[in-house]
Amino acid sequence: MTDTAHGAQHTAAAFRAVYGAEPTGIWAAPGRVNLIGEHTDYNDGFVMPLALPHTTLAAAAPRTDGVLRLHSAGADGGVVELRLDELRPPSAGAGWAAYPAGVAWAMRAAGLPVGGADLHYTSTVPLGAGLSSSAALEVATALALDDLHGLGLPREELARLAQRAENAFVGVPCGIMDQTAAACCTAGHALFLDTRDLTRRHVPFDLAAEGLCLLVVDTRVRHQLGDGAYAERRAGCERGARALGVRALRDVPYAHLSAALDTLAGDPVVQALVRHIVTENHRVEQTVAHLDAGHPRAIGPLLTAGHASLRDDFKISCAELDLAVDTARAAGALGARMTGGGFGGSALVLVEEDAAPAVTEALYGAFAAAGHTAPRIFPAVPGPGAHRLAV
Ligand code: GAF
Repeated sequence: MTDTAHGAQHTAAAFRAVYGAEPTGIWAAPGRVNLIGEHTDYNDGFVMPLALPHTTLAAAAPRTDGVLRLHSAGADGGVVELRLDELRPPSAGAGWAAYPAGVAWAMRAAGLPVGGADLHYTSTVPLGAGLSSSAALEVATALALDDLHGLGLPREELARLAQRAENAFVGVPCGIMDQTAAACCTAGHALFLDTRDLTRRHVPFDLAAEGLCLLVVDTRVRHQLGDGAYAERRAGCERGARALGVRALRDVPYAHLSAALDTLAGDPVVQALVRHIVTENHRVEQTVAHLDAGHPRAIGPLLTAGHASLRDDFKISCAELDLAVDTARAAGALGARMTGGGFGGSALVLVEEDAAPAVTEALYGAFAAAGHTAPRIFPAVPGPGAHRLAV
């Protein structure tokens, strides 16, 4: 039996144990790792995530009494029971259940005929590792509710509803990348996404066929998007766009960067944020061009340049992420960078397949020598986006 089939059976059995009834179905949504395009999504820019094989599964069945019951194998506290007509944003202090409750709220607030449901979740997406466990939870819920109610919403609409849940209900001002990755990625591809209008292209990303490997290095430093630093960066970018007279920083062409930086000379903090966003959008476009041309090794230096920009201009790296990137490069990686929101979480490393064991050893050694918790290191092979599983 495959891991997925086993996970589905296990999740269905747990649903039966919790609710004493059969689930109508099981829905899956993956975590993601972002290859390049960091903090560009709330600037209407470009991103390039790929879905991880790590997934959140939701077993669900409808109810007719307007009650939402939520249970997670990974959380203490038993079943959370909420009345749909009493859900109001913001959800102050509802913990993990705010994410799925927020999705139900967002769907109803959009006028969709969503009624009560019982849901049970299991997940293999590491929490707080910058690998988008929240979006996996939201999108698994959105797809389950969509299917249970026969809505047939387009994938980008599910992503938008999930983002609205997180922004308005949970209170985290995230962009749209993670939810779109969970909803729209496809196996074997990276998702080249324009976050302004969600137009997207699935770019083949079969590194093994090229003798390459993408390692994810979870530093085990846990990050929280809701702690203010993310919102601060976002507000700084918006200040930059206003000062430059553009709708969003996406509208500053790379060729106009130095003129834009001159305009912002009086505000060095915003100037550095703008430099990151404009150069990062350019790096995404260069990455896509290299992949389209069949030159995946050429993206290595772009990854490393992206890290320097996040560390020095956006100022969202940390000692463990810098150590991961520097160690991997010194051990022969083609490129490396932090990925996700920052302040902890994960780094990714592009490496020749036959050099991966040496780079991995170097990373464990460097973390041990620095007295850090051992990282968790695994190869990222692009998996499917959200889907329904056979029970
Ligand atoms: C987090 C956010 F949720 C995303 O929207 C994105 O901004 C990312 O940080 C940084 O690229 O994952």
